Amino acid sequence: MMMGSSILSVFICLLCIAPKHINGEPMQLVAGHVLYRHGDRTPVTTFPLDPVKPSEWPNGFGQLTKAGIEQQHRLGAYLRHRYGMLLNATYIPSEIVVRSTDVDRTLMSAQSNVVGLYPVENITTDNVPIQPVPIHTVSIDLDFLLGQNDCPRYDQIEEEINESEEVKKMNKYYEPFFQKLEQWTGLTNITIYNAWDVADTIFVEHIYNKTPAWADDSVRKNLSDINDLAFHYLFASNDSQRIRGGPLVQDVWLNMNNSVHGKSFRKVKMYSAHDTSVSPVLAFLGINYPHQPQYASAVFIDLYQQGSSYFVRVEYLNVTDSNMPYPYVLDGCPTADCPFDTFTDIYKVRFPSTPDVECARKKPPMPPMPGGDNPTMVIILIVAIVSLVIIIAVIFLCVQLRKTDHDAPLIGPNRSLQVL
Ligand SMILES: *[C@@H]1O[C@H](CO)[C@@H](O)[C@H](O)[C@H]1NC(C)=O
Ligand SMILES: *[C@@H]1O[C@H](CO)[C@@H](O)[C@H](O)[C@H]1NC(C)=O
Ligand SMILES: *[C@@H]1O[C@H](CO)[C@@H](O)[C@H](O)[C@H]1NC(C)=O
Ligand SMILES: *[C@@H]1O[C@H](CO)[C@@H](O)[C@H](O)[C@H]1NC(C)=O
Ligand SMILES: *[C@@H]1O[C@H](CO)[C@@H](O)[C@H](O)[C@H]1NC(C)=O
Ligand SMILES: *[C@@H]1O[C@H](CO)[C@@H](O)[C@H](O)[C@H]1NC(C)=O
Ligand SMILES: *[C@@H]1O[C@H](CO)[C@@H](O)[C@H](O)[C@H]1NC(C)=O
Ligand SMILES: CC(=O)N[C@H]1CO[C@H](CO)[C@@H](O)[C@@H]1O
Repeated sequence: MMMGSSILSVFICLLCIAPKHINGEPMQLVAGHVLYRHGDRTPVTTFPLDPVKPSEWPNGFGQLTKAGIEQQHRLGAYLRHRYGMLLNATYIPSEIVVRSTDVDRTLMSAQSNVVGLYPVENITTDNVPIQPVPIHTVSIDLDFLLGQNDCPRYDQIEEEINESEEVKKMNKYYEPFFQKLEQWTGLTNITIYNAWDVADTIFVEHIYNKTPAWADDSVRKNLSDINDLAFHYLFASNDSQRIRGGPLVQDVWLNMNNSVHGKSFRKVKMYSAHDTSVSPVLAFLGINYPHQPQYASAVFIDLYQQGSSYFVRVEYLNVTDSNMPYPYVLDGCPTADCPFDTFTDIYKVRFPSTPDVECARKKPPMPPMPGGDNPTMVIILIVAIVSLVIIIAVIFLCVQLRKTDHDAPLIGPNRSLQVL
């Protein structure tokens, strides 16, 4: 059953990525870019009343599982189908570059994936039964490209979103639920943001048949709804999209720009990362429906050529182990095949600056002053107040001077008496 349907979907997919013909000329794939979330993993955290003890996850928190390895291996095999016309069956360094965040589960995901992408010719005769492929990474606190670096401005945006009316409304709506959740988990002050952790842990425990009794279907429905909405709100702002999703789209665009202009480029760029990398990239591109990206889900940003014209096609494989990516018609593009120049016009203006510039905290907005947001009114008011102070000071000084004229000298034998 499983086998049959997956072969069928590979077949369907081969049809959908086969060269397209517009005006007779074939549409050819020239460069592929894929960003995916790691595969199935253990929970990243626990909560005080969690009946599942950490020791039940022998490899520890946040680690890729056997199921996760297999999901990525299958995704790699799908990539071989998808990008087979670009990549030699043998690993060639100039063709592909693989980048991962510096986290065990994404590094292992990338490894599992490339084993699926570059299967060995003959497992019984090859001396080493895999083709090693380099996986590049940078320290997580510096990983601007994959949306994970230490970024004070981004933390500030999270606070701003937490204080927004929509999120406040949601916190209010779920307050009775959060109160129950606090009793079940032993956590305090649960809001949409920290409900994430519970939602994720319960999600994983459910997969492994370790769900606490209270986490029935309807509780888990609430938890996953909250999670989905949290992702939506987090990446609904231009700033969070640009900071967390912009760097990757910019990196992809630069590779495409090189290709379009006959410069050297990678035929495939692969990025192994997190839900918090996939969501902002989608949102930056204008795809932000409430959901948490699934394990081993993948975003494709591919460059096609037709004659002397170039097109960008964005697809999202939004279900684990599916071979059915959904193409998107980007806002401002005529069809799912978006002319490269149109794509450039839409997104280039939104590309981020350097991490130093983007991640600097912004000063909070000035508190509202009498006169509202009308800056001239504010200036007039300030001038008026300052003038008034000066006038009062001058009058006061004159009075004092007149007084000193008539009264005792400022410095003299009586001076000390006067002061006391
Ligand atoms: C592509 O791979 C084949 C073996 O699969 C090899 O013979 C050929 O030299 C490779 N092409 C390049 C350009 O290296
Ligand atoms: C792999 O190599 C073995 C030994 O030479 C051979 O019997 C087998 O047919 C090969 N398999 C494939 C798939 O080429
Ligand atoms: C989010 O806002 C709530 C109040 O609405 C506050 O209690 C909580 O501390 C805030 N959390 C963060 C992370 O800012
Ligand atoms: C889900 O949340 C809503 C809103 O707070 C609440 O009315 C409902 O009872 C919750 N469901 C469960 C099973 O707790
Ligand atoms: C985001 O920026 C675009 C133009 O750059 C603007 O039209 C839109 O209103 C902005 N959205 C938000 C939520 O600020
Ligand atoms: C895009 O490519 C053109 C042609 O090579 C080049 O002039 C331009 O600087 C490139 N743009 C960027 C931002 O690199
Ligand atoms: C995947 O995307 C398709 C097309 O947008 C949508 O119909 C479907 O509900 C999505 N699946 C999930 C699990 O989000
Ligand atoms: C920051 C905050 O709201 N803290 C509250 C968390 O909940 C406890 C009791 O549940 C309150 O005492 C704190 O004020």
